[in-house]
Amino acid sequence: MATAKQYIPGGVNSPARSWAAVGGDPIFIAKGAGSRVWDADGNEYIDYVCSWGPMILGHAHPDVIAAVQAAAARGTSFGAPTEAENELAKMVSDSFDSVDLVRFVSSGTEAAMSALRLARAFTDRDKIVKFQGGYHGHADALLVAAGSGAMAHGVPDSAGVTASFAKDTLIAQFNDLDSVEAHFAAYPDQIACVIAEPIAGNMGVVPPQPGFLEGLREITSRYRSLLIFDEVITGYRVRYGGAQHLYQVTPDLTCLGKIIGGGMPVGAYGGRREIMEKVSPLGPMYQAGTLSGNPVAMAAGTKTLALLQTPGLYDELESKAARLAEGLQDAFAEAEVPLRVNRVGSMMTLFFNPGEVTGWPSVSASDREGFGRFFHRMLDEGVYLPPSPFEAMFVSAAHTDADIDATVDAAAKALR
Ligand code: HOZ
Repeated sequence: MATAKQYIPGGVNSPARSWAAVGGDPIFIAKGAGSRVWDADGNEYIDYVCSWGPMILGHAHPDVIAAVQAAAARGTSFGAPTEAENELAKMVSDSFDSVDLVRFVSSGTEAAMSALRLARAFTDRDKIVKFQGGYHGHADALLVAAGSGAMAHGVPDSAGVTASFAKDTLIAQFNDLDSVEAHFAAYPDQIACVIAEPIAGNMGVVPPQPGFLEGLREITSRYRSLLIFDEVITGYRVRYGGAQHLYQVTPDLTCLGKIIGGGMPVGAYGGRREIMEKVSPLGPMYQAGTLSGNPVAMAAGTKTLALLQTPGLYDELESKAARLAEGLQDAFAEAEVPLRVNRVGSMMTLFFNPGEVTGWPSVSASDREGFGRFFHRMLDEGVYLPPSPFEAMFVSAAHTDADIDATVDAAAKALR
């Protein structure tokens, strides 16, 4: 870590990795296979970070690695169209009714930033609504009251974001439609879009309450504003497709990333044809990237989505994740430590909180220190959890029932 700190700010290339939220220095990962990672000292861990979501098939899946190797051998970047892009674009469009056209970029940040610009271009309006604790990458307008690393580090509003950037970002409360209505009542003709993670994942997992997403759809339609679902985490995670299928609410634009790159850097935004036709070169909204639609990333994503269509895969993820959540809940009850597990499919968060966690106010009432102590004890027991009380942990198709049971046993020991 000393060398890392000498050359890289804080020794990390993304702050959530620094363990600032749990204390101590991060482990350096040397390799991964299936449900496991090994650190540079050779210690083995059952991994629930799963690269913060992309590794839904587990680490180094042989078929994905073979696809990456074959693509890389043909050349790693051309800056020109390739058939690999068509293939993944078709898969994405086929799996989302809301997506006629999709544009690939290189990260979730770029996807959200571009979707926002597009919403503004399409509606000719400036303001946006986002939710407190919602995180959509680090574009200036979205780094206001943000979750994920920004929240865990106590800087939900980043330095360097000018007041003029932030002034058009209106903050509402997740699962609170009145707070959204209030903004539209104040600015009926000025709000370009509402951007939401349909299942909040970056203040920890907070599912939408019944009627919340439907309400967002109704309000945005009533005011001729766009609804953007940031499905960078939930896309292909909660089922094949995304949370919009689970809850049957159709957004105007969808942001994707993580799983659709199969572990390679990727992002995407897509939506209805009439909106996406505003994107250059068809329309006036400019957005570009040398590595956009990178052939190696496209190959990893295409293979991953193909494997995710294996019959029964999402049912198995559901039953393993349920087994884990129930086992942990029981271990905490036995130890008389308050725990609230919020889970949708194979994404969940362990909130050190005695009550229901439904949005920012209840999220932020959770016991951060208690989580930090538990995190380190679990590490000692060979389980690698996300190093923050406000992130999602993920179960992959590679996790076995034996892994799950070992994790529950580790928790019982960690709580003693
Ligand atoms: N913002 C990511 C989690 N929600 C963290 C990315 C990383 O540190 O790799």
